Amino acid sequence: MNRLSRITIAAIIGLQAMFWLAAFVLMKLTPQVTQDSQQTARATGAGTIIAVEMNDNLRFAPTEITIKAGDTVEWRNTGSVRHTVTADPGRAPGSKNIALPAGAETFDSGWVKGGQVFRYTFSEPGVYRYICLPHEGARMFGTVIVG
Ligand SMILES: [Cu+2]
Repeated sequence: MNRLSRITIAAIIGLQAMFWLAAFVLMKLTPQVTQDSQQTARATGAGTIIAVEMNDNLRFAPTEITIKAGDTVEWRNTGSVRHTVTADPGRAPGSKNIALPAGAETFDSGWVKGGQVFRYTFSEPGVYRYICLPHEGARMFGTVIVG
């Protein structure tokens, strides 16, 4: 093999490596919802259920609610656009709209389609700030304060 063909092969391998690296980085930067919401019948214990609507205006309503430890929030998709309820910084690295109290577990609904609900029972007091993964850019985020 002469020197020119070695350089050519090295260049091709280098370009391929750069392509795959770029593809990988792009994939990591794009938030992806990989599963549907699994919840329809979660045990809710003795607490109250508080409803938050998710609508086609890309809003959680009410945006902020205050509940007691042990209460369950039920997010209801009243529109036809799919949403998520995401309080997991790992799902949206760099998001400034996700926050959890120290020691609280992260949670993520997956897709909640029109007519579906997602329930989560809060046991750890503190302030939870969460987003809708695909609509954070449209300012679809909310807050649950557990007193
Ligand atoms: Cu949304």
